[in-house]
Amino acid sequence: MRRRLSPKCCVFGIGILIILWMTFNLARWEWKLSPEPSHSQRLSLRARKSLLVKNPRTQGQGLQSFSVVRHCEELSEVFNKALVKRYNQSLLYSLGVVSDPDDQRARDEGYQKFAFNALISNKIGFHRALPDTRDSRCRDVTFPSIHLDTSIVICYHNELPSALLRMLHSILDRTPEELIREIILVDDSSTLDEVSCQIEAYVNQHLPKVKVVRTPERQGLIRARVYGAHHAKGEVLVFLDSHCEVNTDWLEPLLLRISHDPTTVVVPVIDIINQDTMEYQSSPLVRGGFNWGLHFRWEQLPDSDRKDPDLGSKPIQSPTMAGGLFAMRRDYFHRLGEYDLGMDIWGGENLEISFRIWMCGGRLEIIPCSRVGHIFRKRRPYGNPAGSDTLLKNSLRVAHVWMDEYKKYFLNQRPQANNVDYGDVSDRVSLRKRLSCKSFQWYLKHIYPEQILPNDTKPVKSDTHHQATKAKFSMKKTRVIVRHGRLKHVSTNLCVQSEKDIYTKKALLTFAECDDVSLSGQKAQLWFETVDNQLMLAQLLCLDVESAMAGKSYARLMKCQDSGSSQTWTWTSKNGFSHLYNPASGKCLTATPPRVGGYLSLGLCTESEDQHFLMS
Ligand code: UD2
Ligand code: MN
Repeated sequence: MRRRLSPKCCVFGIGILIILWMTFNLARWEWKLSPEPSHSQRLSLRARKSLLVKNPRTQGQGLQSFSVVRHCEELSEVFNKALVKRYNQSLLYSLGVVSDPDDQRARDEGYQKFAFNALISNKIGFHRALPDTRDSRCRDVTFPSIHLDTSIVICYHNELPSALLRMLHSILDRTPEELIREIILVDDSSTLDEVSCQIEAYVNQHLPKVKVVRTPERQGLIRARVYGAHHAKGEVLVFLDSHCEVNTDWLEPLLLRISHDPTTVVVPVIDIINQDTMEYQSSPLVRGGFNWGLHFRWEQLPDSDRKDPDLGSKPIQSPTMAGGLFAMRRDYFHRLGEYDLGMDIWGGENLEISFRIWMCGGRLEIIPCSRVGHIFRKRRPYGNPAGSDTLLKNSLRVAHVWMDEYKKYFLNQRPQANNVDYGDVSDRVSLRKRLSCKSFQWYLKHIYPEQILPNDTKPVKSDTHHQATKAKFSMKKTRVIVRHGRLKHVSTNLCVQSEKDIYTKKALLTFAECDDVSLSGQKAQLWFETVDNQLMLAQLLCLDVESAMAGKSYARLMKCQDSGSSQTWTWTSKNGFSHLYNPASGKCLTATPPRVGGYLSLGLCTESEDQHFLMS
């Protein structure tokens, strides 16, 4: 007799069939039914497979992290402490020389992916000495023992490995070991293959204090920081951007201040690492403010701070922070409401946390004895998956939660904001109530009395002695002229002048027969060289490069900048040839061709006559 199938058995069989069907479909989706996967499919499959491998180091700690085990070019460095170099300006300039098309390709690719000079960053390696930019009074301090440890949280999306690894070594080399509990790298779903792979492989092999966690999908820097903070165990959280280098004794003064007051949030002075040359430059002492479009801005210190004899070594109260680099107690970070998780990708969170700190009972200070360099980039090299303006959306959230009746000023300044969906802010409004935070009016009156309301010429608090803040903090330098004369192409004896006139910005440069400079009023060919190696035509516009990136680039006249090496030109002499080298592009000024009406472009530095110039 045939046995009849029991209902249980049927259900089991159907279950198996469903599982098989789902598995088949999943595989079909993975491979898009292509018989032979393409190169990029192979890579992405490997990436996905590798994401399934748990990182043994972080297992068991509740960390949702994955190790990328793909094979990638391994980064390593022979390190000898005694040989750590100080890369001064001329050494960095020489590292930046583009000597052949391979250099050019590497350089262009670096700018495109990371928005700074990867060629130089890679050549510097993972260690370098930095100039000590602190006030001399900071150097004499001996720190009492500090009983706080830190978790340093660094989020990145597609960071250049050499920049991030140099940053990690700068931290490990310049911080007492007992102050660092851990460094948490949050890989915010980097999409460049080599980034995750190289960083993780190096860290796993060489840096036991560093943990890598990876967000399950792109979060943006705000949620990625919270994700990192949730993995942290140290008493203090230190947040840093992924392209910094810390300077001598950077952490101790921050911790000391926090140990005296647990609700003070502290910020180091952010020194500048030049994006084109990687030069480390000291920043002036300034503080954070904002304009009514809710853009962060640097501002001059109020008179009371500037006149303080201890300026330079004493904490400075700041209405806002730039956002990327700060330290606060971990319990305070959580109690104060972490960050607004409704904010996307980039922007606005720095003003939000600044307002929240002040309005809800804390303090925000800049600590001048703590110095950290940061690569300031002209553009952000990454996009936003949704394509929207995240700064605008995030700022709207700030305005609706924190700015009370003052939000109208923001909405007037940014009328586009009226059509933007900023999501639900009710959680943040409840947080503000729960923490019994003060009003925005209180903040303006007591913390930022220098702020001017739109259409008003007076600061909020009119009886202040402080100077009204300027729209933009300007670090205007006076330009010191070291010599002047005609810029001549040697073999043809032709002079360089604008193709238009001395006033027209963006004009190209061209050759002409030399004028007689001695005739009064002849300035069309008169160049002035400044102490900062800028070349000004008629003391008006500066010799600049139209683009430091791909392809052929031409010299142009642009408005003179206060900093920025695309307007820097250094004379270098080799075998009797004097060239004009432009460190921002790694190239030399070239006559194309050297005849009347010919243009000036940038070319690989050679000993050709086309690059032989002098000033006379
Ligand atoms: C400044 C801050 C930055 C942040 C921002 C406003 C400094 C020095 N920097 O802009 O920290 O407050 O203003 O939001 O004050 N990142 C991710 N995921 C993303 C996008 C970025 O992890 O989706 C990382 C990125 O790799 C970097 C950090 O977040 O390490 C900050 O981004 P940035 O360097 O582009 O921001 P920055 O310096 O222009
Ligand atoms: Mn940054």
